[in-house]
This record gives sequence, structure tokens and C-alpha cells, in this order.
Amino acid sequence: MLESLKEQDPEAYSAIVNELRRQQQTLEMIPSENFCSKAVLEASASVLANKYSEGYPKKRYYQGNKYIDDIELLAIERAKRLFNAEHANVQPYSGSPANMAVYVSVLEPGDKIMALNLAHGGHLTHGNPVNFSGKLFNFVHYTVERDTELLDMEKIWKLALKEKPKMIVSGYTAYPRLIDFKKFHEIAQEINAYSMADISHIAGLIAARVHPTPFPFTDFVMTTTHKTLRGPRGAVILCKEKYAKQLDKAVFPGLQGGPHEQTIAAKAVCFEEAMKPEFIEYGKQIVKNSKTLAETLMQKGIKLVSNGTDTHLILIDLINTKSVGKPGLGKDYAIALEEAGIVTNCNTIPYDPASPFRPSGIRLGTPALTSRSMKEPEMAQIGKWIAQIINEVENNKIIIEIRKKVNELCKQFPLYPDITY
Ligand code: DSN
Repeated sequence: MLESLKEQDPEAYSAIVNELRRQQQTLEMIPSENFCSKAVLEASASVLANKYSEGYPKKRYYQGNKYIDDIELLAIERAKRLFNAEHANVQPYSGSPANMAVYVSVLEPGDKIMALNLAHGGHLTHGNPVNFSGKLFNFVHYTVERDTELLDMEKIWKLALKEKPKMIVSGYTAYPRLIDFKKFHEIAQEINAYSMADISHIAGLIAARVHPTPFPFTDFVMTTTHKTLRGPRGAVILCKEKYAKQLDKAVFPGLQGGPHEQTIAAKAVCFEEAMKPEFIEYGKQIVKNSKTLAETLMQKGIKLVSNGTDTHLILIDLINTKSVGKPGLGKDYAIALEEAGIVTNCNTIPYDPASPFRPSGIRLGTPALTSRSMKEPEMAQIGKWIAQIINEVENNKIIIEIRKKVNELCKQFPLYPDITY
């Protein structure tokens, strides 16, 4: 594999090999990351990358798109079937442009949108002032509660009645609990607003039926395809048929040019994989693993936001973890964990007094380890290692010892063993 690349461009080849080794030899615990199948990788790297196909199936601006149409229609049909959706647009390059497409499809610049604050688990494209969303639209933000760190649907309802936004966004990047999509849609209906769910983090859990679904009632649903869904890096938008034309126009020609058909092919492959019975087992195992990890961490004195998880995701609160007890140390602890081969990311926690550049939390999750077939016993072991590092962060000997054990564990659960480059 990669023989031509190796011969022609040893520098690029060597960087790719190094990254493969890093993925194989560390515990990947960033909750938005995953390992897709070899079939998805193959489709992503296929000759479809050579083709321009601006437009939509059967309505292209370039000739030669017969087989491209076949693959895009396949992806659309599978996306609709997987999620029980009326319409699918599989062309979005990624989550941010996909959210932009949803907003501009039915809203005007300056319109009011309601979403969760980024610091409480929302996303940059949910109205952060430095992002296009916050610059173009008038966002009002709801929050999680200070004491429970949960969403209070009664308060969200009251805020919606007061603010009367034209769209309400649900779906988050750092919220470890279940989301009541039905309630969000009912609130939106009551004020004649559009409901929009960004399910990027939990799409795989929804497909596996271990998280409540926003379908078929939510007006617009956006998901990236590379997180729990375990597909290629990209996105898809699903919506009710009555918004299909506006949405398609917003994606192309509104925001994008030629679609990345190699990625669309890989999306088609991943949607099919996610409809298999094994995927239900995969989704269940992600949550079982996450709960075991959360329990282990809490038993070892680590404070978790909302005191646990219902999903793939865990947020460690270092301020209220006794052995740390200070704000702004998320990055330092994430670096210490990485030295031990445990890859996570620092993250703000609700009501974080520290800056987003030096936040007080660590975000981690189980989708990638579950793809490596790890189960509860491994999670309990990894949880003990994480707690040990956090509780004794100055002890370099412990970090070195854990690094060796992580190596051993990685060997027991090989990743891409038959990729030979
Ligand atoms: N960067 C993604 C995440 O890690 O959650 C969101 O876009």
C-alpha cells in the first residue's frame, strides 16, 4: 500500500506512516474522533476525487457524471433510510459550512437564533461572536444550570417565549447527557420558529438507537459523518421535504462549488455500515464503556460535569477535583495525559472562570476505543490510569509506567493491523 507515494514523495509518505503509528500506539479518547473502516478509507481515496460535479444528480453543470450520480443518489437514499428523514443533502464539506447552509436557507442576516452558549457545550457555529454565525445572525444563548449542569427545558421554553427567535438550535459538543429533541421542537412550534438539531457528536448513537432521535419531526438536522457515525470527514444535512429546495440551493450554488464525490462515496459506505445490526451493538458498547469510565473516574475522586454521562462523552471538572482544585489547568493535564499515551482535549466547563485558551476541563470519550473492540474491563483500567495521572500529575515515574502499559494495551487491540504502510 502507498508504494507510489513512498517512491515519489518519501517526506509525505513518512508523515502519513508516523500518524498511523501514533494512532496505533495511543489511546484515542477525543470524543469527536473515531477510526473508520478500511472500506470507508478506500472510498475516500478513490478516483472519484478527480471529478467535478457541480449541481445535483441528473442536473450537473459538467459532462461525465453518470457514475458520480449513481454514488450520490446511493448516499442520499441511504442517509434518508438510516435516519428516517424526508430529504438529504450529502454535499456539505464539513459541519461549519453545513450549519451555515441551514441558517441561510430559511433565515436572513440579522435574524434571531437561539442556541446553547459555547462555554456550556455549544459550538462555534452556534453564534460565537468570532464566527460567521455570531457575526451574521443575532444569537441569544441559553445555558446549563449552575447547580445541576443540565439543561432546564422549562427555562429554555421561557427564554424562547421572551426572545421569539426564528430558529432554535439543539445539539452540542460538550454536553454529556441526553437531549430532549421532541421538547425543543415543540417549543419551536409554539413560537413559529424552525427547529434545528446539530447531532454531529451523537449521530452514531441515534443511528444505534441509544439516544432519542430528532427524526422525523425536527425541521433541519445536521451531522458531521466522522464522529460516532464512524464515516469520512464530512457532513450531511437532513430536512423535511418542504425545505428541500431552499436547502439544496443554500448548499449549492449558495455556499459551495464542486462536491467532494470521493467523500460522498465514503459517506454512502458508512451509512450502510450504520444500518447493520453490529452497529447497534457498537452504539450500545460506546455508552456502556463511557459509563464504566465515568464511574471509575468518580470513584477515584475525579469530578465530572453533571456527575456522569449518558452518552459517549465525559467532561472532567478539574476545579472541583480535590487533587487539582484550581482553574485554568485543562491544557496542562491534557499534556500530561498525552505523555502517557492517552489523547484527550482541554475544554471549558460550564461557568468556567478561566479563559477558553486555558480552560478548566478535560473532554474525553469512548467512540474510538470502542471501535478498537475495547470493553468495560479496559475502560476501568484506563479510568484508573487517568485518575492516577490527574491525582499525581507531578510524578513523572507514574506517567512513564503508564505509557508502557498503554503500549501493551494498544498491542492487544490492534488498529488497522492489515494496513501495511
Ligand atoms: N471540533 C469538533 C469537536 O471536537 O467537537 C466540533 O466541531
